[in-house]
Amino acid sequence: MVMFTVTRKETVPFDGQKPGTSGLRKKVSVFKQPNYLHNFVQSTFNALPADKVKGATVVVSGDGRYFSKDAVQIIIKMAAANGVRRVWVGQDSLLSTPAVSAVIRERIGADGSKATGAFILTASHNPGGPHEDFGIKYNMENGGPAPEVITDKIYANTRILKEYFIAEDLPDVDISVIGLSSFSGSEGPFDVDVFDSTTDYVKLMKSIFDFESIQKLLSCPKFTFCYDALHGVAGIYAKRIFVEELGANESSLLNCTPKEDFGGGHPDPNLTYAKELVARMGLGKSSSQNEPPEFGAAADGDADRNMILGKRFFVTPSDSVAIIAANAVEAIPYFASGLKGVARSMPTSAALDVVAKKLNLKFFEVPTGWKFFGNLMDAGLCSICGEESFGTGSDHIREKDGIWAVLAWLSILAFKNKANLKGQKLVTVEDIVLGHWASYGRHYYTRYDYENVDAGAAKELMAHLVNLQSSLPNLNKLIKEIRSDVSEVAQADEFEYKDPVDGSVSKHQGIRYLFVDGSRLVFRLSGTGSEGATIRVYIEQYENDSSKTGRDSQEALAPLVDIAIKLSKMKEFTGRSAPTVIT
Ligand code: VG1
Ligand code: CO
Repeated sequence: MVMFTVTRKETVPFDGQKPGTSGLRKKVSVFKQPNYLHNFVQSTFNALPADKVKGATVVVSGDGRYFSKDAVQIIIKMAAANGVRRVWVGQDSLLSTPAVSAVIRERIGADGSKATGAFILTASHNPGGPHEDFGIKYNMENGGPAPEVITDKIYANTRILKEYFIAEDLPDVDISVIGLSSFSGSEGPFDVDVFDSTTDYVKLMKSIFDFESIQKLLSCPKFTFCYDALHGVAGIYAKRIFVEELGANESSLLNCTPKEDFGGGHPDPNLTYAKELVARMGLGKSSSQNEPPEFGAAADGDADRNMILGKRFFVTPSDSVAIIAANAVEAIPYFASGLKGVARSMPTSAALDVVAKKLNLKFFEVPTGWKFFGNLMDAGLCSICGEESFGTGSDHIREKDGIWAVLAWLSILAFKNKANLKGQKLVTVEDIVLGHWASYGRHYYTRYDYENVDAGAAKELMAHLVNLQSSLPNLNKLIKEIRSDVSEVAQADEFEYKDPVDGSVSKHQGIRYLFVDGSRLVFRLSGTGSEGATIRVYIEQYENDSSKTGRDSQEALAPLVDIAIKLSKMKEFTGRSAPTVIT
């Protein structure tokens, strides 16, 4: 048995270790500074109740981005020194964010142990590599991101930290090989358990969906399929699930080998960054000559996001969650006994609200970031939820889930085509979306992102927008001067959320302009960037007249976009005449 000793190291605090929407994300060069990661990890251990550290089981893994392998070894040594009993690591330190959540909730170790939390090593959709981003976040025993009480405590600790503990003489563990490594310290035994990254997650998916009916759909010659993992961790799950379990052709997988730098790309599944898939699906300017597949999907680096595409057709994420909710009970066995409720983040379109109303479901609107859904789910109030930012999920775990969303869509397609697989024409993704608009109306929706703008300028712009809210008559006068063809603002405020379960209040969660006709403009600063500021502008308009639901969304939203840009003085404050990304 290899023995290790605990060393106490002196350190000084770093500025700016404040977890954002989803953990701490910085350039790799920042994380590589001596003690930078160590400080954050020790601050996290210090923020947790003692029994979630001493003698506990902690998961460490992530999307495999550059610096993960070094970070895993550091965290293992610090866990040992802080009295953690065992660390669970996915093989090669790979676990998607949803798989981490599943492992915390479902996995039982050979000795009967259960995990009480996890360090997830990812910066999600941000690029990776020596000059790009690394990130770390902590998830709790329910499998969900640490709530604000914990992240606030972590941040407070980072500002006063004087020391950390590490087992420097613990040898590096070979994380490429499945198996148990046992060590012994002054406080007793310490194990590192390297396990298969996909088994627990695949088992969970099989308990939720009817794999047989999806397999029938995928083996139907008329149904063609394509999945792009953008070189993120989703690739290993895609191979296991779509190819090995469901029989899809290996050639339907694009970029499914995880890479430390995501092949140099931006692992963000949207129409701008998922270029190859977008072209294959017959969308965008450089679309290929071949007949596009019937169904296409993509994931982000850590596989919690999804983009759903039909042949030459884009499904807005806000519509996607509404459509999944509307069809879940019929098409997905896990929901057969009904939905407990549904929820969306504030900037997400109100398409889900209309479904909730029609189906008489409990409905919640929460701030951006998955951590707010967890409380609702733990209290049994919510089954399905989603965000406009390509995040969809359910209470099977406490994270959004990219592969789950694809399986949900495949289930709906399989259900709609059950009696039709040998017929003339399959019900398509587009048919499903058009059918949904016909019964529920359509929420035209777009998001403009202005990435990496000057942080001071972004703050001033937001302050200006808050100022404008002080007088509705003046605001409406201003709006009429910009465009006379839009309705009036009925309410303008900053979104504030009171958690219905624990009563905690989150303020300043986005600036809203709510129009009389149901249109909305929302402005937020991103909490996931690693440099400068990113301004997000969310633009939405409801159309209930079925003769008007077929328009191009940019064209339909042009008047509101005009107002958003002029009202915010975007160009004056930021110098930008166009957004970086439009989704
Ligand atoms: C963005 C999205 C938000 C999402 C978050 C984490 O946050 O807008 O909806 O929950 O990313 O997603 P922000 O603060 O940059 O707007 V992921 O896939 O980075 O874990
Ligand atoms: Co992600």
